Amino acid sequence: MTKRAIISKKSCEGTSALEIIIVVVIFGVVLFALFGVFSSGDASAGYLSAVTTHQGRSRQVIEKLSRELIDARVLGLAAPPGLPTIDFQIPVDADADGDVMTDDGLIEWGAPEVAGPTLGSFVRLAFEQSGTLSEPADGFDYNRDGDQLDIFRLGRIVRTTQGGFRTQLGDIDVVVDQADPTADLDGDGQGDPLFSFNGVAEIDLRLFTVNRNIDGPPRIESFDSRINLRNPQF
Ligand SMILES: [Ca+2]
Ligand SMILES: [Ca+2]
Ligand SMILES: [Ca+2]
Repeated sequence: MTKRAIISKKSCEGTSALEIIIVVVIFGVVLFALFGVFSSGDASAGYLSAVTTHQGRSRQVIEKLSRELIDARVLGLAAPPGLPTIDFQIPVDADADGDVMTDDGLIEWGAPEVAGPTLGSFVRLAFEQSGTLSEPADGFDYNRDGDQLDIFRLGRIVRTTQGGFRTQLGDIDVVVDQADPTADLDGDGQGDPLFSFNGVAEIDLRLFTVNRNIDGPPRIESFDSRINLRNPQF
């Protein structure tokens, strides 16, 4: 073998070794990139799943509220800065004659109590506070209004009849705004009452719920519903 051939062979061996190293490095980079894609894909799928589950549970709550209220006669609402409350009656068959009308053709307004449908009784849907959601404490601008100063009231919606029959609507945390400091939930400068009634035939629901089943700060979701009341308000 000539000297030139030996040099050439050595140079080939050197190149091969270098190529192997480069290939291994590239393979490693590709694997790392793929792992990154798959793990961020898992994270996105997990995040989407958590958000979808939470939205489903929140919708169940707003649908329950809507079903409760659609037949209602509104007796009163607690206005901010009071805790959101709505009192109402629904048609009941208090005299057990198979309909919800009196002999005079009037609605038998009342509420279903443990003892049965009760004329004159009423239902209260109320926000019950269990704590606060605090921007200063969490260092996060929940309502995206450009500051970290707002404090919201955190709690659940509870249904109680006048006779004391109590049920909770869903197991989801709800936030409502607080009068002082002014804190509107979607940062548009306007208050966001849970219940509002136009005095005639429409109730607007604005439900803001807290999703904590995700990484990072809780996510606030809003759900709106307009209920066109089916019955006359007398
Ligand atoms: Ca009846
Ligand atoms: Ca804020
Ligand atoms: Ca608002």
